[in-house]
Amino acid sequence: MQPFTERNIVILTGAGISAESGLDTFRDPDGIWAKYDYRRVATPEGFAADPDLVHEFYNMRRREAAKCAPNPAHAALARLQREWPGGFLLVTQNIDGLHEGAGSTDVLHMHGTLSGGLCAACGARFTGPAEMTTASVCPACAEAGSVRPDVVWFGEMPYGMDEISDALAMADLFVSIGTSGTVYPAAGFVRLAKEAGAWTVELNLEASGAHFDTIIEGRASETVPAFVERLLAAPDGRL
Ligand code: BJW
Repeated sequence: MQPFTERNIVILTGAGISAESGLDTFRDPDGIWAKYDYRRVATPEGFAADPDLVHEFYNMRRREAAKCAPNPAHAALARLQREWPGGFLLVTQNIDGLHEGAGSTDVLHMHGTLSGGLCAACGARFTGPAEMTTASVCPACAEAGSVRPDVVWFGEMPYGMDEISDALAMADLFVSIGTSGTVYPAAGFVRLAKEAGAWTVELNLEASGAHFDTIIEGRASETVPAFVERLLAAPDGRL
């Protein structure tokens, strides 16, 4: 995180920012949860019941993500981070690496990463293999059978909550991009930012229904570059 010394921005991204790169969202009509039961593939209980199924789901997601490239929305946020004079924190719920692919650094992946492995035996987090199986071995403790994707499933604590809370408490501007605002705690960030006195902005294909001060509807590949252009041209202006 860059130091929060001048005008401070916190940005939250969700699956919608990667949709135009070719990755499915979760809750759109043709989204991931229309094809897979989240209880079977995105809960600790689902993994305990059928680890092969869960590994195959994330192996498939890794293969899909490897075929995708960042789009102009990812590039615009990387530019904003480079050129913004104040504090800046990019929090993503996405587990793809498209922000980093566009040049963003210090991205806070609150729901983990597709590239990561987590050992249920010793707690080590490491760069995992492209294809993970129940035979995968933890590089830290050499235990086999305890490696899982380093992603945050329902009922688990997201990563970086202290850093996010601190940043929201000092935020002057909170921008939510391409997220339905269905999943907590991320869905509660807009309220925390408002309580801290921040101006709140939503960029989404369609408004989520949450209370933002400014709502800009449209495709992220168009709205985000235009928004970043305006922000950099008038960093102190209300949007
Ligand atoms: C475009 C676009 C384009 C399309 N341009 N836009 C009752 C009340 C409150 C909480 C709970 C509750 N019951 C249970 C809970 C807790 C639960 C929760 O929130 N459940 C809700 C469903 C009710 N949350 C948890 O369990 C979390 N942990 C937790 O709460 O721990 C305790 C805690 C408490 C307090 C503080 C701290 C901790 C963990 C949640 C883990 C979520 N995991 C997943 C899957 C793992 C990762 C993976 O496999 O990828 O994360 S679920 C899935 O949803 C994934 C996403 O990151 C997450 C959010 O989805 P997202 O990004 O919003 O996608 P969509 O599809 O919903 O929306 C896409 C949007 O883009 C749409 O609006 C489109 O319109 C738009 N769009 N194309 C712009 N081109």
